[in-house]
Amino acid sequence: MLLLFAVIALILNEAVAWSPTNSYAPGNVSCADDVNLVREASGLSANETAWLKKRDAYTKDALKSFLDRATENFTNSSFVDALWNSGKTPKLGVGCSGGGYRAMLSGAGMLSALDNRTSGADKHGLGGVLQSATYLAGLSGGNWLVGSLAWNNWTSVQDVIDNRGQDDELWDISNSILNPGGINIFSSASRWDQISDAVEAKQHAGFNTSLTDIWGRALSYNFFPTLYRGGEAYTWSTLRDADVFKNAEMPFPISVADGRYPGTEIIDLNSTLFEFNPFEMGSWDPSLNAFTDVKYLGTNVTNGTPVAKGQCVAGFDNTGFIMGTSSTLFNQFLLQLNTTSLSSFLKGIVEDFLDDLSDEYDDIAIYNPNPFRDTEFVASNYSHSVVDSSNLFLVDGGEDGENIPFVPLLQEDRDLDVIFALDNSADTEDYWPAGLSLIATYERQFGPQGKDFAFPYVPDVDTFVQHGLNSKPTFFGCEASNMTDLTRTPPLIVYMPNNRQSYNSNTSTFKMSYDSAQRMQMFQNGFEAVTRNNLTDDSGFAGCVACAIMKRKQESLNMTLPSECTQCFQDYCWDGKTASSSANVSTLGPASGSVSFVTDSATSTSSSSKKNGEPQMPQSHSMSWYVVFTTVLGVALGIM
Ligand SMILES: *[C@@H]1O[C@H](CO)[C@@H](O)[C@H](O)[C@H]1NC(C)=O
Ligand SMILES: *[C@@H]1O[C@H](CO)[C@@H](O)[C@H](O)[C@H]1NC(C)=O
Ligand SMILES: *[C@@H]1O[C@H](CO)[C@@H](O)[C@H](O)[C@H]1NC(C)=O
Ligand SMILES: *[C@@H]1O[C@H](CO)[C@@H](O)[C@H](O)[C@H]1NC(C)=O
Ligand SMILES: *[C@@H]1O[C@H](CO)[C@@H](O)[C@H](O)[C@H]1NC(C)=O
Ligand SMILES: *[C@@H]1O[C@H](CO)[C@@H](O)[C@H](O)[C@H]1NC(C)=O
Ligand SMILES: *[C@@H]1O[C@H](CO)[C@@H](O)[C@H](O)[C@H]1NC(C)=O
Ligand SMILES: *[C@@H]1O[C@H](CO)[C@@H](O)[C@H](O)[C@H]1NC(C)=O
Ligand SMILES: *[C@@H]1O[C@H](CO)[C@@H](O)[C@H](O)[C@H]1NC(C)=O
Ligand SMILES: *[C@@H]1O[C@H](CO)[C@@H](O)[C@H](O)[C@H]1NC(C)=O
Ligand SMILES: *[C@@H]1O[C@H](CO)[C@@H](O)[C@H](O)[C@H]1NC(C)=O
Ligand SMILES: CC(=O)N[C@H]1CO[C@H](CO)[C@@H](O)[C@@H]1O
Repeated sequence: MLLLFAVIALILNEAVAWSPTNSYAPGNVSCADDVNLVREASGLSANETAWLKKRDAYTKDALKSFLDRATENFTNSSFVDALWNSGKTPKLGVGCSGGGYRAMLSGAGMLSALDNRTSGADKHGLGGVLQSATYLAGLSGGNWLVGSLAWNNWTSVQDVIDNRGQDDELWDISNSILNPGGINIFSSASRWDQISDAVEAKQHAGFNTSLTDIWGRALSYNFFPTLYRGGEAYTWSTLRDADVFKNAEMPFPISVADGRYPGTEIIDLNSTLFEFNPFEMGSWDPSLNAFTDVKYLGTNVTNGTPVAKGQCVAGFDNTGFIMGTSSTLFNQFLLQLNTTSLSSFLKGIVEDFLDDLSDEYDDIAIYNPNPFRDTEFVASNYSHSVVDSSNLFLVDGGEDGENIPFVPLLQEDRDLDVIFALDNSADTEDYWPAGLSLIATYERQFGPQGKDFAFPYVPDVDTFVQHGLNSKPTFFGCEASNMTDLTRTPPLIVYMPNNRQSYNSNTSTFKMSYDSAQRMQMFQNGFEAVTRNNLTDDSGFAGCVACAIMKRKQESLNMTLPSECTQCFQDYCWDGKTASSSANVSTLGPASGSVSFVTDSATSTSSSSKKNGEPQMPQSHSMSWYVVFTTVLGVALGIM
């Protein structure tokens, strides 16, 4: 054993130094004696504001070239110049929905249609929209997409396509995570051994761990294939040091997760919604109303002040852990180990580990110590349960029904004119989106957590389906003058639903492996789904997108839009009408209690009953698991 640990220690020393321990374990670092890590959510952070100055300069040029190109055939093309002369540049955000690998792959195709680095995107797509975007938010599977592009030095889907078949290929999910080595069980065993070591190291350092740690580690091998052990020492805040982010050559990435109140297992629109950005994590919601420096998560604080003066913790914000946090719905996937083709000895070991956890904790990520303990920014009349707790429990960002990460993009200070909503949700029983996430966010604005944002009117799910609002791009909130009842004028929503073009992209949320050909077909269909089939169904679609982008500024400046835009809004805006008859569309909740995972070899169902009750902290996993694990694997691999 000692020898094994010595070997591991040696390896760890050679790892790239992002976490102070060079490993998955957080470590102590010094910080200023008077540091306060928490602030009230009263506006954007100074760092975000400073970053935006650089980004605005970049998007201004990128958007000008997109709009010029998209409106080149308009009879009067001087509108764009007139708008630019006014000095008011429209601001764009893009949101990528959850939905497992379906959302990641189809979303990647969609995003590639907006990305001028994709071949063909300028000619028969919307290339340049992504370069014009200020914010790029992702949730669950959508965050796998955003996170893996952003934290790989803003790589592109085109790069992924071009690098297919290489050893360190991004998103190689031909084998399921449970069985990463495919038929090579030793390769799988070695992977799981590394994951075990990493999680053990975090626990040794005094931090509670959960299935999310294992899940995040396992995912990371697909997302950071060029990094040592899938980036076990790679942190979220490292992005601040990446040139492409520092120079604002990429949009500002945001990940979303939901808070779960201590003492309850309910996740609904009243739950506190958290965002992670490269500088901070926290919530705009009145039930928290605070942000903390994401780099020093793991520090024991009261009201933002470290308990041990001058001593902070860093390395807790592991990139894979945060990506796992946004997607904890899939933690349950780990419980499927029994039904796959894994070798029986590995199965047995993992089951031992899982036996220690109660069902209710399948889906949590533990942030302990709670970075917001005893903070004083909760709005009056709101529960203090989040800040009173010693633990912060976060779960999958889609569990409150808002499967598109709108809320961070709707904040008034972010000042967006238009949001591109890439929806790969499985709202219908056959895994197509049908607007449920829009309806949820629409409703949230009228609830206790909705004070800070406005969202356009949207119809019921029957209308979405019967009027085909979910089968081609649809614009919501076209007329600011029709929304004066809301808190303020919301951004215009360009809703881009997953729909069939060249491939049946309505794959199961719980399909956990895709071969190379399937990945390419998902990419291609995603591209076609958001471009009216490469502009063949409507050669004027890029111009219509330009009209949508310029609409809010046109309204506020009382300018006259080009005449082509009138036809565009007739074609693409929801007209405010609802379906007369009910179709009784059957829908799936985003976090339905019963999930079916589709693996290489088998389909299995696991039901998790989520009940109310006083939660117990999950038991610290007994060390015997690790001892057995490393011993057996050590022998198997001939290390010992
Ligand atoms: C970090 O600091 C805490 C509290 O000061 C201490 O208990 C812990 O042992 C330290 N960890 C390491 C790895 O030095
Ligand atoms: C994409 O757009 C950016 C911003 O306008 C520009 O700097 C870059 O050269 C473009 N890239 C390609 C491949 O067109
Ligand atoms: C403008 O018209 C030309 C000639 O018909 C066509 O090739 C080009 O694609 C059109 N541009 C847009 C943005 O529709
Ligand atoms: C063209 O558009 C500009 C800006 O919107 C406007 O000032 C001008 O009058 C328009 N020209 C014609 C001929 O309509
Ligand atoms: C649409 O464009 C994409 C990207 O250029 C391409 O991969 C795809 O084959 C095109 N689809 C059709 C039907 O031409
Ligand atoms: C990003 O680029 C830098 C500089 O080229 C490199 O050191 C780093 O490893 C890259 N990060 C990732 C995740 O590829
Ligand atoms: C949210 O809270 C409000 C008021 O506290 C309550 O009326 C409403 O039923 C709650 N919503 C849900 C979905 O529980
Ligand atoms: C795992 O599989 C074995 C044999 O197929 C079965 O007896 C056992 O109950 C299963 N365990 C779980 C947790 O499903
Ligand atoms: C954090 O510090 C408090 C003392 O303020 C202590 O009671 C608590 O146990 C510490 N928590 C952790 C996780 O170390
Ligand atoms: C907006 O413009 C229209 C005509 O272009 C004009 O009738 C109207 O008074 C203007 N409204 C404001 C508020 O300037
Ligand atoms: C805006 O309101 C007008 C009149 O109230 C209505 O005719 C129109 O359909 C509405 N437009 C949209 C896009 O909802
Ligand atoms: C949260 C965060 O990134 N804070 C940083 C903002 O920028 C100042 C100075 O540039 C740093 O000191 C903060 O740590």
